Amino acid sequence: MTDTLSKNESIKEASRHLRGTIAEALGDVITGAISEDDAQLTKFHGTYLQDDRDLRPERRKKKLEKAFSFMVRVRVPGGVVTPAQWVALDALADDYANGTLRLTTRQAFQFHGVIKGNLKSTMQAIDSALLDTLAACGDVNRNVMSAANPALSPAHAAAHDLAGRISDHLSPQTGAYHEIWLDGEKVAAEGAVESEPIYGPTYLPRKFKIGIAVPPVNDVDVFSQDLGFIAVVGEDGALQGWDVAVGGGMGMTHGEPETYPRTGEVIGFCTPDQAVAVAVAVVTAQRDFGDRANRKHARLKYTIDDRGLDWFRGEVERRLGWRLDAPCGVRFAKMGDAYGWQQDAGGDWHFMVFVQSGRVADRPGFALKAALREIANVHDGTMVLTPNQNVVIAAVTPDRKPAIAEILGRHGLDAGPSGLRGNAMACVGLPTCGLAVAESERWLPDLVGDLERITDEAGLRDDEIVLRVSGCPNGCSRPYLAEIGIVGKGPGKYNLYLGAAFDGTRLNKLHREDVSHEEIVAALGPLIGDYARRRRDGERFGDFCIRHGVVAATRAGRDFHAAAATA
Ligand code: SRM
Ligand code: SF4
Repeated sequence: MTDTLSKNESIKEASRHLRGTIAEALGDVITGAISEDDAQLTKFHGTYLQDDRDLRPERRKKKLEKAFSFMVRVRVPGGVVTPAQWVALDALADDYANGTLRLTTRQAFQFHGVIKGNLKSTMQAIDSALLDTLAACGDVNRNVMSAANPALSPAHAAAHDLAGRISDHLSPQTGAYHEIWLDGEKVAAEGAVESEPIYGPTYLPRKFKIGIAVPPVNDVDVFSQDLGFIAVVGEDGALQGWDVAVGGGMGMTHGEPETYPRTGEVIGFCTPDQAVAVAVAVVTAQRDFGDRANRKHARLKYTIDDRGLDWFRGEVERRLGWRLDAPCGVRFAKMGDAYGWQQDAGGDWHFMVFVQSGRVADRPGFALKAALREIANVHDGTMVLTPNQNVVIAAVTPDRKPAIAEILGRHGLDAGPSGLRGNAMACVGLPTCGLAVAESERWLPDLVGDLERITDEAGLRDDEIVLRVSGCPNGCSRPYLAEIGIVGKGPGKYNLYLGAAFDGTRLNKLHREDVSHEEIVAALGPLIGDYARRRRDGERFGDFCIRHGVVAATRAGRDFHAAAATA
């Protein structure tokens, strides 16, 4: 390991709190791109320079610059927007982006295909919708996730409230965002001192992620988060506090076993009014001890594995000035979302709409974008993005339910997906993601179609099996926590991982390397058939794979690359 700081550290340090030369670059009409350094900084403002990878060969042949455009990520703590905000973003997708909205695995919106000349107008329109993109990406705390739908119970409401408070508290304080995108006053005038009390001038060593879960549903994949809060609820339904989990993360690099996904570990319990202070203590401990030399080793999971969990708990408690209580050890029953109508204790209704891979688009024969816009135009509750790329039409009063149900039915949204499709996620991947090595979102429907034929034949159509595809090992669909995890290795080639727990507590393990679509289907066919015939009562597919020696159980992140099979 080297002690030399990574290049990103000097870019951040010299950026004058994230300004760099972004403002000047926006005015440069010679190119659709921006400089490499500015491209690192715009991430903190929630936007990425990308290019259409499908068009690369043709443009190279014609000696044209790449087809550059920007991805813009809208931060939505806990995923809750108003119908009016939905309608505004829906229009923006047509006005400035590629005509689609993308719901992400962290309850945010993404626009793709925004050209440089439209970037500022897009940011301003997002601001007009009372939303922003600040800290949606970059080496800061990202969009804070919380159990989908605050209306479901007091604990869900508390989770959403905490997500908002943490998000506000950990937002960068720089005036750069207002200055660059919203023509705000230049707060960093010559000689003026602007401070980032939590982050300091170089922000965090790497991205940082927080999620808040309400058992028994682990929809936020709380053990994949750098910091997770798990609701502890009393018999009266009131929130007593939070178990605190630290050190989760997914990203790794093929062929580099020193990188690995890791599940978070619970270090203690805090009361509701202590939670924001705990978040600050964990974030600042990582700020001060995270690796700033090697970005592949810079996430909290490595800080903890290098120094030990006891050391980390001690460091957090030292910053807090008090000790965390013993954890309550709450358990989860499942990950994922429950489709269809659900009624809360107060009598309001909520409908979970299945959105394949989070892509809200109008396709021939299926006008999902138009349908959701039509609903948003008449709905007076909220719309809640879920951590599984779906959306809840939330807080529908009983008198308005028939009208919403009519729209859902007319657009074919009332029938739920199969147990496999409804638990399948794919990351964005090609053609926009610069890091993709294989197809993901565009490939998922074909793969699931073939696997559904197998589950149907085995009588498992309604059985929930968690399947996740990522186009590279960064793991944006959280594939290492899927019972069937599929991760891009190269064009048309994937690694197949099996054996994760259905409640999101255990990582999977490599089963087959470098396999094609056909080989994946051929490998899973007999296994799914066996599962249907030989599973124990209530046994989950991931657990079955372990009991049958298909793969060994992964007990901890460091064990992820250890021997694949038990047999
Ligand atoms: Fe991600 C990078 C998309 C959730 C781990 N992720 C990227 C980039 C920005 C590619 C890039 O750096 O050039 C992708 C943009 C693709 C595109 O064209 O839109 C991208 N990540 C996504 C989204 C949109 C996937 C999706 O299908 O929904 C998710 C946006 C979340 C959000 O709203 O904030 C998304 N990314 C995740 C998750 C899941 C999560 O956070 O719950 C992970 C795994 C959890 C984790 O962070 O450990 C994840 N993304 C990564 C990594 C690997 C990080 C690491 O520690 O190694 C990268 C690459 C990097 O940071 O170097 C990455
Ligand atoms: Fe891109 Fe890889 Fe993330 Fe998929 S997993 S969106 S291919 S970085």
